[in-house]
Amino acid sequence: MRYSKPIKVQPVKTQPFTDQKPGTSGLRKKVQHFKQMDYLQNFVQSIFNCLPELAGSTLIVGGDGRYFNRESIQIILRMAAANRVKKVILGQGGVLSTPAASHLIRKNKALGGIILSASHNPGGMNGDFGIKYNISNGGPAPEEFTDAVFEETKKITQYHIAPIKGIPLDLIGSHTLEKMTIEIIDSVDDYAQLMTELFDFDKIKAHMADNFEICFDAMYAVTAPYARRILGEMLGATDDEIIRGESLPNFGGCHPDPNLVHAKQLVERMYDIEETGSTPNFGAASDGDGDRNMIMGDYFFVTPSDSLAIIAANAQLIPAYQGGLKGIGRSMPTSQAADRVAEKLGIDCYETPTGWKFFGNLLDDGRITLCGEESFGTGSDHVREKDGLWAVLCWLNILAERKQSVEDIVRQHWAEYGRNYYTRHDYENIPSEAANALFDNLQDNLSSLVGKEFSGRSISTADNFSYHDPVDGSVSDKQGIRLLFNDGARIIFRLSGTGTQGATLRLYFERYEADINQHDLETQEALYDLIETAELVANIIGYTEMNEPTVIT
Ligand code: G16
Repeated sequence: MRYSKPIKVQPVKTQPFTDQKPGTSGLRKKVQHFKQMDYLQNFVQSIFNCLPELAGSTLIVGGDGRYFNRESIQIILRMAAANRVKKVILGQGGVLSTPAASHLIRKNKALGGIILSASHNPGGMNGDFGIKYNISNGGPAPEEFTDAVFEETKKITQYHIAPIKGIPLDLIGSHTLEKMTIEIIDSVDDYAQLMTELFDFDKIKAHMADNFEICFDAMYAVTAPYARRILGEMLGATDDEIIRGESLPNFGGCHPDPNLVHAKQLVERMYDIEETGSTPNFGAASDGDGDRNMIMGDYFFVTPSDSLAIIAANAQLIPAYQGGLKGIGRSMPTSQAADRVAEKLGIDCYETPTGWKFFGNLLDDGRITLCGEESFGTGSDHVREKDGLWAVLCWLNILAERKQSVEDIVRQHWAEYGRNYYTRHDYENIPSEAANALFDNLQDNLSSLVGKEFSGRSISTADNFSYHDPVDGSVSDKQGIRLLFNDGARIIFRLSGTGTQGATLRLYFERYEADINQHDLETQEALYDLIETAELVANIIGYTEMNEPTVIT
């Protein structure tokens, strides 16, 4: 289709908003907040203002298909045309998973990409929406850029938008809008092709055909078409093996967060709650935008931290990583299980703040091959986002090679490296003032905590984590309060940077257990004394007025 008539673009006058500061991963707000007049436009124009090079460049655009995705894409395309972008590559229907968008940026050598998603947050009319800019390496823009965009949003007075309505988002092919080309592509093709280059599809397929049942929960989110193509059409999974396998704009009213609470159907199947007498051999779920993953075996849950360590320890079984790993990255609150693997492999392990953007420099500089976070994110240097289906394929490839159960693989890993007991407690939607007061109080008391003893272990370090990027020298302060104990145990306190309502306090607990006879404890019990210590030092019940966390993972 060609819009041949030249379009006269008049700038539209606007008023700045004061609340457009991107969080851990872009700007996330309630849909209704985004729907305010000019709210989205202001943010998008601020990106264009901060990156004049976008004029004449190629941009990847796509989102997780949640409510307000299509309307936003229409606005962004019209603004891209008015801001003289040369070419936009768009996933069909405006849909791209976050890792697929990252891959397309890299593959097409685009200047960057605009990704629409609020990730694992609920969707629908009263749910959440989000937008972020990814740079030419395919990864989320660094803080320097997001800070600049925020400054721009505070002073913006006008934006540019082409006065055209109804761009056909579903029509694959090349379209012209003003002088801009819009290339609409199949959302899955390129990503699926990339996966075949990384993994041994023949081996996985043969294994899956050999009395091996999987259950993949697409959570009615963006991964659905990717899973149906890759796990279904290419690897032979049946329709029954992919549950909640269609994409819906409101995620079926569910919370597309792959954890033990929100992936309930999957969990029930893996623990055979209905007593059918048979459980799948492997279970997994992904989130709203397809970058997170949860891994399970029959009657078994693999923590994301362990999953990273196990993928690293078995990477030589996966074709893409047979040449060895350069290093491993993990976010600070993620357990130290991966550090032990790195040590054994004789490679570096980097500790970064929470936020995938911090892995970008390490990946680009060739310092790490694999990286992961406790928040159900795992990835590698194949893209610059975490990647849910990629993690699933890692496990399937390892299982196809080792021909053992998920549980046996994890237990053998613990036997070899020791077990890092780990849990995260979230206190969601607490008043920001209460959360800040808790943090201020804890921060003020940090120095007095050093040397103090709790339940037989003493605090050797109490600080607020500061990250010095070894590649560009940038410093990111206040990335979470750490209580490090003399036996290697840790308690971390952070405020989430992805919520849209009130504040979410996250507490992370970890302790190491070398003794194989102690590897069967229930996680909360194993960490109970640390959980008690956190209450003693931070008065969580007092500040939050909540007796228990809202989510435990
Ligand atoms: C984002 C970031 C992750 C981060 C997670 C949780 O993930 O990309 O790096 O670990 O949020 O962040 P927070 O603890 O600040 O809420 P996603 O999947 O939401 O894009």
